[in-house]
Amino acid sequence: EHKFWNTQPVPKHDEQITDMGPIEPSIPVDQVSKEPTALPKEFEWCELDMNVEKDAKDLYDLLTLNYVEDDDAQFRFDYSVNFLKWALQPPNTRKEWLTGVRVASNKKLVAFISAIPVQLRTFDRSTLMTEINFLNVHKKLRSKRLAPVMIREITRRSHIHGIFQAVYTAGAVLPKPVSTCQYFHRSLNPKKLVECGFSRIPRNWTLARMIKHFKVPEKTTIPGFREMQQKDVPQVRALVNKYLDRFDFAPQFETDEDVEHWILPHKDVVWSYVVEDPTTNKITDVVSFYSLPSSVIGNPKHKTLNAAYLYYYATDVAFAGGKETTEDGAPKLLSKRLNELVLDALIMAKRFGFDVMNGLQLMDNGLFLQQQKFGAGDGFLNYYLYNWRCPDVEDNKVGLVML
Ligand code: NHW
Ligand code: EN5
Repeated sequence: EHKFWNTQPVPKHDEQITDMGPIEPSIPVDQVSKEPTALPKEFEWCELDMNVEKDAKDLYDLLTLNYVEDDDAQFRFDYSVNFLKWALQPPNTRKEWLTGVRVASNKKLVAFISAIPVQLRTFDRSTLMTEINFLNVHKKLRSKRLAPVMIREITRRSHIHGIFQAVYTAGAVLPKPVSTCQYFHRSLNPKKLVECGFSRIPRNWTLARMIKHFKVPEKTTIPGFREMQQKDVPQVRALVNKYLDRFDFAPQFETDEDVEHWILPHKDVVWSYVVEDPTTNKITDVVSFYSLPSSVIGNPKHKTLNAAYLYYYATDVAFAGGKETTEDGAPKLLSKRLNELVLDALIMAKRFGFDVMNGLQLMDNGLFLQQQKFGAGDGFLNYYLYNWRCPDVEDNKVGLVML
């Protein structure tokens, strides 16, 4: 069991953690190996440059045919080229962190793993880490222990830059999740979702009833709700960072450039809206979602499911001090505001042609998921830390949204 993970600085499955800090010490950077991890000789390492169209296309082709599927292999993530360019080129990225493996003879890209920098706070400690994502091995090369080689190599490339901790998420259960969050789904196009096998018509319901149930208003409801603009970046940064302080496991947006990159609208990739108070011109709220379609596997009628994923949001109502709660203990004002904000996001997502809004049970999502007609999915996302001991985090204390 776990021949690879047993050798790595991660907690064992049965370990209960009560303190925080590195599992093994950092290595002086000049002692980090300069030699790439050994690969079987038919393969070679490469770097992908997302500004080179051929590289971007090679990565897109690998992922679109081989990346994450649901448990029943009905859907596979289909991150767009523009999405990948955005996700993999944030501020302070290092070119060696987009690590590929090609077949030496024909240069076909057959495996990939990425790292980007993230300032992550766990409880009261903030650490510069790498965020690992898009680990993928071509279907024909599975179970040959190539994944551990990819992970060792990205670890070395992180160490070279003096970073000895990492954060990553996976559907797979590995040693050992810091937190586990369930996926939730809000139908926007019930007919198509049923035709795709993504959702079912409930017993004793008709499709017509279902369509009516999931209908959203045409126009947004909050006065002052508008698309986020460049000029909003400093205020949004302050608002989001303050909101994220409420959680025990959250990124910190350290510069305006971070917020400009991660939260400002990005054509066909990220949609972000703010609420501007008409009297003070202050930004009081922000809500965003990103586009991540899935290929519908082997469906005669539909090729693609257009899914939007709920991303970062924040509201200053959280700091207003209104301590009044509902019967179940939820803070009333915050609940009310988040329901309004997410409804307006659903309205925008519907308008842009999304079939479903997906989200996770994390942050304050528990305050609106039910009321906004999200239903529990069959997927779970596990959050992991590499070389960082950290007590378990409840799902509603997770503030990091990974792509
Ligand atoms: S999670 C998405 C991962 N990708 C996919 O699911 C795509 C489809 N699947 C594949 O491409 C988001 C392959 O099945 C993969 C495994 C490549 C997943 N994370 O090569 P072998 C991320 O990208 C372990 C970590 O034979 P394979 C996060 C497995 O437990 N480990 O398997 C990535 C076993 O080890 P064990 C995973 O099926 C985080 C070993 O791999 C894993 O051909 C990476 C088997 O290898 C997963 N998702 O390829 C860690 N899935 O000990 C970053 C399987 O149990 C750590 N395994 O024997 C931090 C690094 C940086 C540190 C910096 C200081
Ligand atoms: C790291 N960045 O399992 C990426 N998706 O629920 C790794 N289910 O779409 C992440 N199986 O429940 C990997 N429909 C983890 C996610 C892998 C993908 C995955 C799940 C999440 C999913 C759908 C389709 C299930 C198809 C059969 C699902 C039900 C929706 C229904 C809508 C109406 C109200 C009730 C629920």
